Amino acid sequence: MIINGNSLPNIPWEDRPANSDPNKELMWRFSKNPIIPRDLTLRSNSIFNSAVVPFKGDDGIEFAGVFRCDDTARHMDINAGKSKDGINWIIEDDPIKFIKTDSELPDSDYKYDPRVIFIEDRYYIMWCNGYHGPCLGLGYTYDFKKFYQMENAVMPFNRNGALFPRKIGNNYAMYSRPSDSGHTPFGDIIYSESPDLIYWGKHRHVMAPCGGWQSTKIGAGPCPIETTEGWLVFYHGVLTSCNGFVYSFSAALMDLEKPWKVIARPRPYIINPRELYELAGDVPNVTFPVAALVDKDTGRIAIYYGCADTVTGLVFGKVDEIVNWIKVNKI
Ligand code: BMA
Repeated sequence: MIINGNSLPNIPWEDRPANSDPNKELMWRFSKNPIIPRDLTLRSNSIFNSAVVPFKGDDGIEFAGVFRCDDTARHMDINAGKSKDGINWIIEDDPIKFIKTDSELPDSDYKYDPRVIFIEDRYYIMWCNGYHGPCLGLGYTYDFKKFYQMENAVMPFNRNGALFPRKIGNNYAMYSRPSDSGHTPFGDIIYSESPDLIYWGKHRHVMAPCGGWQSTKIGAGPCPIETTEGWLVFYHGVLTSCNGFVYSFSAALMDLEKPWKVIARPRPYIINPRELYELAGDVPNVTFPVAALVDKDTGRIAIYYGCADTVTGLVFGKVDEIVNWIKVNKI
């Protein structure tokens, strides 16, 4: 079912608990959530909306990541981290200092919500970059020690950039979410292509908000996962309640060679804020998926998601069950 994925026998995992009804709960939370506390680094106010990938360590395949760490001055930045098991993390106290690939590249006012994906020979990082408002920053690393910053992929205002793990036709591809300079009361997912990861075009509309938990705006979460049934795309959706925004998430299937075409999209969410650490925090009522690990052999999937803009949690599921659920519940 998973195409082009890797074997990841040590994917963070916990079986579905006995009291979890598969007909009510497609994915289940890790019993030790949240896995990353808000104050793990010296100066962090909160660590959430963060990206994790398998990465070769001293003892075989381990894990590396780029973490959104807001500091106690409430400055938003991204820090590198390492883990042997994907659950217990060592995160650098200082933000990543990117080496500019062009001396004229402007400094970032802030960085947040990174996505990381391995393409061809390196790990690319795309994040929401402060440059006259939020836009999409892009960089890469080979080793999670030295990081290189490239040109911004998209002009302001834009957020939620997620690169595809392979070229579509001859071009690199991404989803993004054009926005405004504030908290954005709208937002659709847009697809774009680039021959060189610098110049972007062929912009195609993918999905719009469609009521209920996804009635205000939607945005891509983890980088798309290739399956025999299409690209599996987790995305967040926002509802505007009388108490403000509520962030939940679900998943859809997209055409493999024309990823702007939706094959199936259900109405229900998969995860919404209901645990205390999702309901209470710096921004209450937020479950925000940003990274997914998958094991090709077992079809296990582990999603890292930000909880209430404060801490990081894990949810587990099986790719075949999720894909079938999407197809059965298709609008
Ligand atoms: C969005 C982004 C996310 C955040 C969410 C909820 O606009 O800023 O980083 O998780 O709002 O506050």
